[in-house]
Amino acid sequence: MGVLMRRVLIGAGIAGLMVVGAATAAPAMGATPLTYRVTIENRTQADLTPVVYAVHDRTARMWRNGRRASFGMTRLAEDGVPDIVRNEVARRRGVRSAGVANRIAAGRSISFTVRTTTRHRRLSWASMLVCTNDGFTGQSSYALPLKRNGRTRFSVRVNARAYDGGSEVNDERSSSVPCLGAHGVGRDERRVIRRHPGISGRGDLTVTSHGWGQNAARVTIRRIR
Ligand SMILES: [Ca+2]
Repeated sequence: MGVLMRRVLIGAGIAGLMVVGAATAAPAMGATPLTYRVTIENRTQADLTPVVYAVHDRTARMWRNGRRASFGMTRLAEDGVPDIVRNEVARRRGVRSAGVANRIAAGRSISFTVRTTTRHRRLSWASMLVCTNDGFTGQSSYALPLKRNGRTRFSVRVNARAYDGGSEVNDERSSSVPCLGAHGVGRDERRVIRRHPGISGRGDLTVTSHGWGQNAARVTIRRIR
């Protein structure tokens, strides 16, 4: 964990209500406005850092399983830093808007509203698992449904797994894991994003206290417009 992470944790800890912001473009001609309420429940035993999200078309990506993480994604996955990846993704072609929502305490939920159109109907988000080296949870290019059982007001529930950002070795040591008060930066690994193998207990973390089940988060997406 670097200095930035401590700032993020301290800021989130004091306020607990980081300002939620998203830059949004005007609707394109012929595109129908859509609004969704996204609720993310933290299913792990530790904090999830402020959630970075984007709505975009099918050509754009924030992160992708099997690919190298962008610089911003590595900073999010290692240290919970939200702004770099938010700014990165906001500039990408095919992205309608990108924003940052609150952190999520263990066992708790947060909600945020996403306004988009039928032209940009994919949702991506990511949030670091603080008791990991570079673990995060999220969804990549999830297709927001328009209808369910013929209804346009509905909600769907999906699970989000944990991923390894591929940039820091999972040594699970207190010197590199933020929830243990890390003050240093862990050893680099040069790998792609992949499913997180889970806590092994090889370092200072324990499976009992810091592990999680099959999913790190549960997401409820409700269409409200
Ligand atoms: Ca790793």
